Amino acid sequence: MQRVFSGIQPTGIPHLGNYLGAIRNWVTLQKDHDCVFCLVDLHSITMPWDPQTLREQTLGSTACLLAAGIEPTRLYNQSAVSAHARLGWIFNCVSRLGWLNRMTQFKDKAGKNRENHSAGLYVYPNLMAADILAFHATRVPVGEDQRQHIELTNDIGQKFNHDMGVEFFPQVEAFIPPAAARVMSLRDGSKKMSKSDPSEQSRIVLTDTADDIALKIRRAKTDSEPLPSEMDGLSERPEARNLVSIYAAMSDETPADILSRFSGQGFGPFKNALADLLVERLAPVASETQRLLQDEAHLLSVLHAGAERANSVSEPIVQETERLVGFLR
Ligand code: AQP
Repeated sequence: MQRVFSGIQPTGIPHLGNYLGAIRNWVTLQKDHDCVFCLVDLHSITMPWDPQTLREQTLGSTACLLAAGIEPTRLYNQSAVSAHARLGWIFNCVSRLGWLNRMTQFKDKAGKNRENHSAGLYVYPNLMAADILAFHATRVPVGEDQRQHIELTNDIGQKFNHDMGVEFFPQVEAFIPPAAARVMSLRDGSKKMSKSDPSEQSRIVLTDTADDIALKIRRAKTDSEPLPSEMDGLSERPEARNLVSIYAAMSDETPADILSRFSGQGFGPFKNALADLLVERLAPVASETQRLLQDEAHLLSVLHAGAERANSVSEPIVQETERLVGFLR
């Protein structure tokens, strides 16, 4: 059975982009793959953080993922399994500065003020490669924004194999869902929907109430033109294209199906229908999340059991890596 690894940062409550780009696919994949799902808390301290908020968000994200249908035994937090940090360090020494310099996510997150960012943000992709390869996972469900990091994972794995003269790390394949691979902000169609966007109106989160969802969709930025009959007509209208893509992904239809229903109309009826659809699909996740959050001890025990399982899989792989590197035990 193919092994799948995927992670999400506990930097906030997961949003619609995380849901359509990752979580929903995880729920499907776990039916016929050996899945490992991780709250990547080591990654989440690559940007400034507050310890108490990190604790709360790790528990909140755990509750959301369980409520969305992730099986409890597959879930843990990264810092509880030492394989990640140990292999991450080895990969810091395998990866090349030239490779990291090409990573667009670092450039996006660091912006112009690169000198003031943590070294961790710069080597983030090496740790991500370690996350995946510590499990010898071969499939990684991610959003389009992570494709470059998966290519880097293969570069690191292949260089390690070449340098050590072994075929140890497998080739990894990004699994990018065709629909809504990149969900954009509700306020700006040129920016991806993100947990760290200061505007709460820019994203729908998995704990939003029905009223929150309806309001955010009603306020979502659009334009004054009616909806066209084909997607080509939305090429210069990123906000409208984003909403149509969200509708299609959420209803398991094509954007063409959605446009055939709403073409020629303004955004009023379309937004009402989209809000209804989102409420129908997401409100049960929100109420189950709230229920799970009442029992912190249960959430901690889920993470603990998940970490034990993840440790039993990754430890032999990382010990063998350390032996190949030449570390004595
Ligand atoms: N907008 C998005 N559309 C589609 N997929 C997305 N993902 C994230 N944003 C979108 C996918 O969700 C998974 C987990 O992402 P993450 O939380 O580990 O990191 P991120 O990509 O940095 O997400 P955010 O929301 O933008 O977090 P912050 O603001 O903290 O940096 C990944 O598979 C990602 O592709």
